[in-house]
Amino acid sequence: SAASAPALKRTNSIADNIPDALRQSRYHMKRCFAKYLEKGRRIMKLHHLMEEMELVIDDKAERNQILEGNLGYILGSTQEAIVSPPYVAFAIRRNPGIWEYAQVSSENLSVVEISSTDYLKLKESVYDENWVNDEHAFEADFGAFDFPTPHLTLPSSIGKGMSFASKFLSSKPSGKVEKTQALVDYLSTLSHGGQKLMISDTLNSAAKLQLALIVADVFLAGLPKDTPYQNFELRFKEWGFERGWGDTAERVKETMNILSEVLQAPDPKNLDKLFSRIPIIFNVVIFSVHGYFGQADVLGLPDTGGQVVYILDQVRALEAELLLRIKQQGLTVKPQILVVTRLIPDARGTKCDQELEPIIETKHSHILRVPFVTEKGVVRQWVSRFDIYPYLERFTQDATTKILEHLEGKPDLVIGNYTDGNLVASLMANKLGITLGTIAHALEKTKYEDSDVKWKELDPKYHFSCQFMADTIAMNAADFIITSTYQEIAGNKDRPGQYESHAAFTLPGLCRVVSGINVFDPKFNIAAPGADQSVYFPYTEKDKRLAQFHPAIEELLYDKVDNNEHIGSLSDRRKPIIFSMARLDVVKNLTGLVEWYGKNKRLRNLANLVIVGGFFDPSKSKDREEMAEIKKMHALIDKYQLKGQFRWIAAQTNRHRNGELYRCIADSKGAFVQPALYEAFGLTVIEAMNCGLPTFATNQGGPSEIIVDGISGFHIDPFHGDESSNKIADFFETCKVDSSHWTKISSAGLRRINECYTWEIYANKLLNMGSMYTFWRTVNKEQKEAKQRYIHMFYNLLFKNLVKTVPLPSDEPQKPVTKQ
Ligand code: UDP
Ligand code: LCN
Repeated sequence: SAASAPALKRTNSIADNIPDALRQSRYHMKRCFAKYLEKGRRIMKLHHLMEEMELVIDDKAERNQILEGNLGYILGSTQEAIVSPPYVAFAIRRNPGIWEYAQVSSENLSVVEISSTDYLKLKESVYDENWVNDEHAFEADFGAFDFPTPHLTLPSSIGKGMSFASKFLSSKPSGKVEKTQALVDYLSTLSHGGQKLMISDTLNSAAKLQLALIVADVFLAGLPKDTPYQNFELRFKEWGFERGWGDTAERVKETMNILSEVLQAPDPKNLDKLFSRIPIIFNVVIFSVHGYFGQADVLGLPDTGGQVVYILDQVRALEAELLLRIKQQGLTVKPQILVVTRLIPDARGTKCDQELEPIIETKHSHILRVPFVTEKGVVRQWVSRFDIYPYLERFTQDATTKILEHLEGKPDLVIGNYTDGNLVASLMANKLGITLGTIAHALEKTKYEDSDVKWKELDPKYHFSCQFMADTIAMNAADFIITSTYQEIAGNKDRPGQYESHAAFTLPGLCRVVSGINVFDPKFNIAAPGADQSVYFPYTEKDKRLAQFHPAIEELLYDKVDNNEHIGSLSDRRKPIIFSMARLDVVKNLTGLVEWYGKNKRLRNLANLVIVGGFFDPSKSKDREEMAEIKKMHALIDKYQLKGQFRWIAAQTNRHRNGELYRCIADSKGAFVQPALYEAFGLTVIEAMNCGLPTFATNQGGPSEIIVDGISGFHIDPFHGDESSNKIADFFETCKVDSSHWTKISSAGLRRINECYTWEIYANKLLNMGSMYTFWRTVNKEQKEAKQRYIHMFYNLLFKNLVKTVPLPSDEPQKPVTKQ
């Protein structure tokens, strides 16, 4: 196999190895390169390279021999190649986050290593010759500001930023004294509502603080453990201590000991513990701008899906964790979390036209809605996330005013979501000088092939120029980045991650991003979301099952008439159900699943298919993609004669009923299928698994990490429909002869969830990040400021001009929209 290729020096750069590889089969290689060059300039993906090689070397044995050598190894790590006669340049990625570029001459097979900049230029030349020849073409280099900051080195440590930061902060060589003083300075900034916390100004040096801690420790040793802080508060004040150390003598003593140890000889464990106790976060603002952000009747509406679910669950988990920490630190502060979104006057029967709404199952958290305003006044209708850029700057200003009013002061932490929310969050955080965390539920760039070089073609529809620049701005402005999976940052062995694809990319004619983001930056952290376990619980928990929904679910699945909630019918009720639920986006690929099913006779005999998504009348959709998908779905039903085996149910908005629906599918001994062409995380996957439903999910993106293939569920390849539908059919066939197979997968899925995907784990990590990175940004203050200046310029000189290309909605009265 390639792994045992003899002559390969894997530690060397790939350019060193290519000559050997080519020499091994010089004759074939020359023909191969000639073939690649035949069509002139172009971008070739790995599968193109392979396909054309097969044409040239048609003898299979010979081909295999070549592929088993060094060349196979090199091709195995090639992502793409640019043909630019007489050269072919390869982008090679042997490990996540690590890229090399090599240019091979087709004439004599000589090889040179080239820089990412030169590679990007070759790529651009396929699209825009003039731009490449412009010596002064604009290059953006965000990495230029990164050199003073330490970076991770191993691909396997990507995403573990917190633990790297605490290791770095407790490492001695780079100036212990300086860092200790930085910590004291950080502690002395702590306050809430004008009241100082932990230390007063008198303890302004490490020496003074250390001494005071010794005195306090002796004193605390003489107190019963459960003595409330109030009992010794006055004495502590005399020594320079303020509230925030703990609620009892015991907790105060622990916190003080942790700090003493950190001041004497910092170690990562104690530093982490310290940061988890420092009362620095009370008020949090979370931006989620696009879509319909509400607590009822919104899911499944255009652009409105998992992000809303994620944020509401996140708020509940965060508030609970904040309340616990505040209490344990002996404080009585009310934490406030504000989710800030846009107010939509044409709310389609939802509450998206209300300014303020308390968040259900929280004590102090709210949704705050602020309208989009243009010169013509308030924008009344929903705006696609792709067209949202013209409103964001004004929105940031208006939202900031409202937020400061509502919170009666600045928040301690700002979190953005998705491109629009992240941009707004970065503008506000920069203005107010607050720690910024960003989340990209999906970076759009990786969803569409070559979307960067093809930006001119795609811009009228998607405005990717705005989106990619906004994403780059926000990820550089962020103090920390919260991701759901490793693959989101750095992909896997074979495929680059979403952030990784922003490391070097180019928008020919506009901007060559020679260094966009570095995935080895310690700002990256993985904190996977969970699913609300009071809603999505196992089908086996009989007493908790929501029997009140059973008649409605029965109707939803089996009622014979077509209406505006369901069409199609299931004639054989004994068959298990294959189930899927998603927004009706192209990328979600529900139509793909229907087509696979339609084509696979064996599967059709084994199981029924039920999908939830969108609605049935394309003329009622305002979303371009949704409209096309609706039409396609109808066409597939006809083409494959699916009546009797397939049920299409319109988007469902009641999550309690949806939970019960997943469980009813489990009762049928069915399975959940998530067939997306690409899925950033995939909440439905963990919802289904929480309900004990065996799950097949796309191998493109997050789900491939959530599920361990063949154990806690299955991976399917959305680009190989037959293979995928056969894998599903095999499963049902096995279950037919051995029903324990179904139960085995179901239980293993549940186990996987409880070990890795819960909201408690998430909230804990997130608050630790908030506190740690607030410190980290003070330690790296100069570098941060320089970078912020650069971002500011980038925003003003480039981004704002791009925004002007996005049209505002026309003045025509909007089509009335009936709610489905
Ligand atoms: N959902 C829903 N009704 C629908 C479609 C989806 O309630 O008709 C919910 C689904 O249960 C999940 C979320 O919307 O909680 C979708 O999240 P996911 O991460 O799967 O995809 P996204 O829509 O965010 O891309
Ligand atoms: C958006 C997506 O596209 C999904 O993949 C995620 O699961 C969801 O947001 C929540 O993070």
